[in-house]
Amino acid sequence: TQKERTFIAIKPDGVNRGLIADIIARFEKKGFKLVGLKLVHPTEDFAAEHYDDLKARPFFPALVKYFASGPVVAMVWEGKDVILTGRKLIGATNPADAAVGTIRGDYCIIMGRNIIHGSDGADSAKHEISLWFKENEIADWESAVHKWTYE
Ligand code: YYY
Ligand code: MG
Repeated sequence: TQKERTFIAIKPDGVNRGLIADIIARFEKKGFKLVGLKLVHPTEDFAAEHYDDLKARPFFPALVKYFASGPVVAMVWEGKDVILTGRKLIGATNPADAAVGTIRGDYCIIMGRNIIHGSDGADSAKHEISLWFKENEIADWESAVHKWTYE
């Protein structure tokens, strides 16, 4: 379906390093459609909720502090296979393993400052979108160039 949605967040390091426009441009130029966008400074409690599935991992406390250390650009992107393709645009979790040409491969060095989050599957996408966005904060709009992106 061309209506698949994923949750993407530019983490505080990406925001501080001035990478917002470049990251958004990559998703835009690919052809995906932005349907939700806001700048939020998450509390540590909210960060812990976002990363709840990782709470048993040793890096969890540092991850939560980092994620709550400044504003985050929270987004919902829509398009065919956007969850999986979004992960490909982002690149591997460890920037050292991320291919050149991916966001993490091009702009960061270590796992603890890997600048961007993307949902990893249909269930997490649905869960994360509803955690971060109210229904009326998502715009269900038809792009004027839709027919030039899809056949
Ligand atoms: O989905 P993704 O962000 O690529 O990785 P996750 O396995 O969901 O981990 C979330 C987040 O945690 C990751 O982006 C960096 C951090 N992290 C870490 O600091 N050390 C690890 N060994 C694994 C993950
Ligand atoms: Mg993940």
